[in-house]
Amino acid sequence: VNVKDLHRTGYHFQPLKHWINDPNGPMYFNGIYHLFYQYNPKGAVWGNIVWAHSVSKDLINWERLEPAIFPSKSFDKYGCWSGSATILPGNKPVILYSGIIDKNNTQVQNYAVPANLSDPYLQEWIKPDDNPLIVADKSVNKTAFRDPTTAWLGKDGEWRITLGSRHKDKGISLLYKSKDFINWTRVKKPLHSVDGTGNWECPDFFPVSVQGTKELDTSVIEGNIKHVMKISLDATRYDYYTLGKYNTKKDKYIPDKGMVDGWNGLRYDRGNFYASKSFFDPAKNRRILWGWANESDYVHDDVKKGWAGVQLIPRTIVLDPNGKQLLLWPVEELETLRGKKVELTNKKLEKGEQVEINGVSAAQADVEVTFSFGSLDKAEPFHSSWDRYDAQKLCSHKGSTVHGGVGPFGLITLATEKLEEFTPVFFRIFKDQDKHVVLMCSDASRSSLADKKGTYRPSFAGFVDVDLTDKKLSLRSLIDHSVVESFGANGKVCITSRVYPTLATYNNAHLYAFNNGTEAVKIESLTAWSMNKPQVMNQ
Ligand code: DQQ
Repeated sequence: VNVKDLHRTGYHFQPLKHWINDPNGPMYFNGIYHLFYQYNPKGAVWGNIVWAHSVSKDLINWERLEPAIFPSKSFDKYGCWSGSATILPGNKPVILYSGIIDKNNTQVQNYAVPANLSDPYLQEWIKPDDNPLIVADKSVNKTAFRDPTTAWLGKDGEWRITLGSRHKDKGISLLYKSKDFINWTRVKKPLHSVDGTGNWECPDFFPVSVQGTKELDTSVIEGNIKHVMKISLDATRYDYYTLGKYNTKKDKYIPDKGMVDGWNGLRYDRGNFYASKSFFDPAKNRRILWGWANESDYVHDDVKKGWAGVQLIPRTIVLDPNGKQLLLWPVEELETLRGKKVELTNKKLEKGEQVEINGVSAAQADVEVTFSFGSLDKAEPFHSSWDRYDAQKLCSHKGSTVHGGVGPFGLITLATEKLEEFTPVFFRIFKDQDKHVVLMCSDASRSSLADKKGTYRPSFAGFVDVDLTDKKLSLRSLIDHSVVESFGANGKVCITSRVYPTLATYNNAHLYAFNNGTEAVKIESLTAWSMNKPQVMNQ
């Protein structure tokens, strides 16, 4: 396999070549899912940004189209940056995006509409002459002024959008209102802001149902709901969210009591996942989240392989019944790619034991496993000096080979037989006075022999707020050559790692389950599938 293909994914979304970043304007229109994304048509590094466009009937098999929006006018001459789609009454899609108008990165908000609503793929988009719709007024930082959201309708009949900004070091989501979607005015007070968080990119603001799994259109602003406010923090390149209430009278978002806002906040994913965007899918009454995973290799290597970035598998978003966090899970359509399957049940793993999962293509697989353990008595103490917000640090010195009490146990993905290379995804349970603390890790630190000093191979990790009364923990990992996307405890903690094995590739990759804790654990059930490649037309 040549250098260009060695780490290309089998079932994640990628263009044929070149650089991609943020998912843009995802929407469902007349039976078709649209995905636009930031794309450099000229190379494998960020630049020359256009909105590339693909369409699908099932979010898995895609057809590539020509870029939908690209620099061509004074209001977007230097780039067409991120934005969102809104379906207006009468089933009329409209896109709002940020245009770059000069070499100083001055940002304005523009709109684009389909040239021909009867084209099922909406291939051609028009940028009317009354653009730009929104320019920064004097009190706003015009180079931190971007990424408009999907619009929602207020009770006064006016549309609202929010977009990312900052004032000095305070992160802000500015709020704009419009009666006709053309004339927009800024609402004086922002929808939300947090001191010390720096620039906010790609905000997302939407309702989730408090009961049931039926999710809601963005314009539902009242009822038995909570609101989600997501921000992408430029300084750390992670997506953070809080749950709260949208006060429609004051046009303000107020996080629930006890929510941590900012650096220590909840995350969609504890790993390589950024600039995400959700949309409401009326066909299946669900909210779907797209997120982008950058390479964590050197830029030099990206250039050599001629591509950079993947879109992660779209995930459904629902509120955890505990009301304190979201649950994310790969869309069910992914299961149509499941091929050959192997199963393992009631397999006990003593301390130091490892079992190979044979019979599936370990470099391109979907694995679901439930572990159980007899008792929590042997859980290691959680030291009071450890930072309850820094799971990653804890994982970096409590790795998969460091023996414990209950755990570490889990999967070893993209491994060579002698573990010269491996990416373990695992749990470790601690005891903190009368409570248990569950750590989940996806540790890339030993994933590649090609590691040069200073490469980014983090021990990504999160604490899982899970009830252990049934003494069980479940894990699902989507393994795809250079991506490992993992979902702990039914989507309470998700972690995406990008890894670049040199030996554990294609047929030389192995998959194991392991236990390195004194307490024996049992694999209650494990199912692994080889994953097929989706169909992508217009290759
Ligand atoms: N990427 C876009 C911006 C956005 C950033 C530019 C986030 O609109 O703020 O490619 O990754």
